[in-house]
Amino acid sequence: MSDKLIDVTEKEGVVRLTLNRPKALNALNSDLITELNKVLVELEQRSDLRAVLITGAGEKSFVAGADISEMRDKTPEEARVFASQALTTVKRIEHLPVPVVALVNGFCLGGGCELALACDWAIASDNAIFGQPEVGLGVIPGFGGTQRLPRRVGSALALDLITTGRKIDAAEALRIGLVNRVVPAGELDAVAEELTQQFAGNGRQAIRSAKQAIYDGMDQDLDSALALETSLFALALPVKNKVKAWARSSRSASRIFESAWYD
Ligand code: DAK
Repeated sequence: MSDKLIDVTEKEGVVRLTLNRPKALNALNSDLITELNKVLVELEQRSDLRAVLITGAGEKSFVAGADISEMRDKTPEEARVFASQALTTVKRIEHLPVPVVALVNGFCLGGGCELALACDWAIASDNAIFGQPEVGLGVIPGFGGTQRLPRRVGSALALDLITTGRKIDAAEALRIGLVNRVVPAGELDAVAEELTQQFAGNGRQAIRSAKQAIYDGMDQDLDSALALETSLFALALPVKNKVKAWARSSRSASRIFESAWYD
């Protein structure tokens, strides 16, 4: 592992970002957020990406929240600037045109849970612990948690977790839909590999459009959201017609479809 705050590795278009402050359980400080933002801006420029994986260094923690030692001395104005920077950064994750998967390898608290919520997928190790403990510190979630958590698990459960600050284990996180899968600790990488292979077999533009339809549509009334889906669906049709019918459902068809899209 490098000594950078974010260790970036890549294999066949799948970029893995490891948040690297293991001694502080990968708590998010300003430097780490600035670095994450920078890496995401670079990834936004790339058309050859297939997926992004985000995880924490070490075996104990994904991210144990915002860095409390840095937070406690902030003035309200400094807190506002910090939260806006963090929000801009996590929004970049949602807007990446490829699936972003949080590999939650342990504590996933506060800002860490909010980071995982901004990812399209979350796979947790069976020893992962989730929570939004901010109210215990006299603050509220400030990196999108009050908005993304109810959208993910419903407002009743979001209110439960945010107003009590209670921690939940991976099994409960799976049951309430906070994560997509729970796997034995040590198997996260193998499952991520399987998942990214599945993404790779599908049309890149189709994934991008599906992501856009889902996220943009959720914030609109149903009719507008359905119109958005129709537009994104229709955009694909002239391209689809170039694909021979026999190949439509195959892996190679996805590739033809995709290259045609970029013609
Ligand atoms: N920030 C900074 N350092 C942290 C940290 C955090 N969130 N979480 C853990 N660490 C550090 C510990 O201080 C310790 O450092 P050393 O003492 O070794 O130097 C090291 O990581 C290992 O932690 P522990 O020794 O405590 O490990 P344990 O296994 O015993 O306990 C734990 C693990 C995750 C249960 C415990 O570390 C813990 O409760 N951590 C805090 C979790 C938490 O409450 N996170 C914050 C969530 S709220 C704001 C104010 C607050 C916020 C935002 C803005 N403003 C005023 C602007 C808060 C936002 C949040 O994210």
